[in-house]
Amino acid sequence: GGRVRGISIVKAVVTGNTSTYLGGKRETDGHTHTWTVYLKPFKSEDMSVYVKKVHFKLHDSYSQPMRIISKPPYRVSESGWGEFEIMIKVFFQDPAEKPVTFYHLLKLFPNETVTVKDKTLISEQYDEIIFTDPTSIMYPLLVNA
Ligand code: SLL
Repeated sequence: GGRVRGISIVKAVVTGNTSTYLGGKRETDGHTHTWTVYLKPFKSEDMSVYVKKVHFKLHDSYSQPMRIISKPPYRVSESGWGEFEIMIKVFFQDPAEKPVTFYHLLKLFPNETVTVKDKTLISEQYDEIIFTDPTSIMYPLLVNA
């Protein structure tokens, strides 16, 4: 047990989504877009060294709104018709390290905050996970990821 006191380790991450317009309303379910929401490292690294799992909490209109991803890539692909906020909760390999929660606004429709490349919309947000006084179990995992 115990903690490594007096240090902070910063992990740069990106939360985001891509989406693609289906070209109209799908007959069967009225969905207009496919999309993928994700959490990824800002610079390539194996996050599973220190991340145990990631919860993606979708809008309640989805039949199974809680999606649990236990290995990279941390992402969920779906289809739908509307934009909503997705809760992304990151759990760490040492349960003594408190989970960190991000909120990502799922974007389907182009506006000035998103980029469009080859008909795929991309909405990304840079963020950081800051481990202050990491646990003795987490410290080597954070340094070695
Ligand atoms: C809106 N406040 O009204 C938002 C809610 C919810 C989008 C959007 C569900 C798809 C399905 C879906 O796209 N929900 O499960 O059939 O715009």
